[in-house]
Amino acid sequence: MAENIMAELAWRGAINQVTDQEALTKITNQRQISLYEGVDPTGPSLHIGHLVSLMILKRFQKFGHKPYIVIGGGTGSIGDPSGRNSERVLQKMEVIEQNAQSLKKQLENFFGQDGFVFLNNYDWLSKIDLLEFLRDYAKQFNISTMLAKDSVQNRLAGGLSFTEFSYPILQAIDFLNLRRDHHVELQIGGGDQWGNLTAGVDFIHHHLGPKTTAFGLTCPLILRADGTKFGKTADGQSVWVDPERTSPYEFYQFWYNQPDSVVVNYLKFFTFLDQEQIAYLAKKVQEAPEKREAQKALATEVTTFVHGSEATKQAQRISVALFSGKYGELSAGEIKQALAQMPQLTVSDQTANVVTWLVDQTKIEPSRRQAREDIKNGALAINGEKVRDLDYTVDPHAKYDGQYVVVKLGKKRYYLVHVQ
Ligand code: 545
Repeated sequence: MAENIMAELAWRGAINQVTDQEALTKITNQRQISLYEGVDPTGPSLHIGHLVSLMILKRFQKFGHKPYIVIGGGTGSIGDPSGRNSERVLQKMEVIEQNAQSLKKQLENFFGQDGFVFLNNYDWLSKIDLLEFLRDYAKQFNISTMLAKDSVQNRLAGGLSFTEFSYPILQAIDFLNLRRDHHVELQIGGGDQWGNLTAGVDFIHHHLGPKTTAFGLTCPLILRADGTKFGKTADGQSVWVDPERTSPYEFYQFWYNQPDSVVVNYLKFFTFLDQEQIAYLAKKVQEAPEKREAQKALATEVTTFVHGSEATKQAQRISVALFSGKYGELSAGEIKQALAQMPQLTVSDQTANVVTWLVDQTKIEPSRRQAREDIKNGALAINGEKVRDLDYTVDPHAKYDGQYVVVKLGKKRYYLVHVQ
């Protein structure tokens, strides 16, 4: 580890903007601070784009500082206009409450038993009445300062309601409460949060005096190798932290498939590997890129952090099995996870000659000629066994879990055939 948290974040390239970098560096060198990040329950699960800034909280903790997470039960019912180009549809309070519960579970999984303090801003925001809001809080917000923020400018042409326009005031109230009641001196977030963070710092200075310590720090927006938005798979799916939405195997594969051009940066952002270990892996990218050691380390570290070491081992077993074609040793559950993204077909429980089975029953092959050619070339494997015999019969009873037949055609085409 670097000698202090700010140096640690700097070598990771994890700092985008800080309200007063010099003062924050000095204070974090001298003593422990408390800091926080807020998460709005606008959806039921985090995705990997949310991880970078949350992991910064953890990094602060490793350096002896005290992390708070605010679940935005109140703010989430309004919706942050930052970083968005359209007005939100309001969600029902019950949905927000449900989302808050499931996000809290995920966050507790990562950080829970480990000295993280969880608060929900519904507890204080819901108690402020309208006149108190306008007299005690909104009065300190200058309209031209608010209008000048990027998050507002970007929305003016497309339309921005008074509701969303007021959002930064709520986030500033949170920061003030946390500063006053919990001595929280720093708020962190992604690049889109800069306007909200600075609004909070100004607000604290106004209420508690200009000498009161209060800082904002944002981390950079992560981009993909091609410059587009990070966190989606090749086919445009979000990579979720919830294993029901993105299986640990898919999650592992997402990281494993990152190109050489970004893998070192991602190791810095998304893992707790130290400078020396990452320098070693960076060297491997240069010297032996075909071994994909850096990608393997990235996939292993992040999957372990999010899903635990058992799920990671299982994802690795599936990856090796699919790569070598020897998936005979996988359990039915593993097969299902592995092939979730592959075409799934359903056929009737009928013994058949392999050519008929491929062409007429499953329609995997377009013609008998093509089926015969593939079989002769050794391109076909059924349940992990190469099939070279044109008279082979597919026995639907020799199947995983009594349900599945796995077909592999060529190097990468897999089909999961469900026999009914
Ligand atoms: C609320 C009250 C506070 C402080 C902050 C907030 C939330 C903040 C916000 N943050 C984003 C968010 O996304 C929803 C995630 C769950 C489905 O909107 N106003 O809540 C993201 N945040 C992480 C990073 C972010 C940000 O959770 O800060 O930049 C994404 O990388 O967009 O008192």
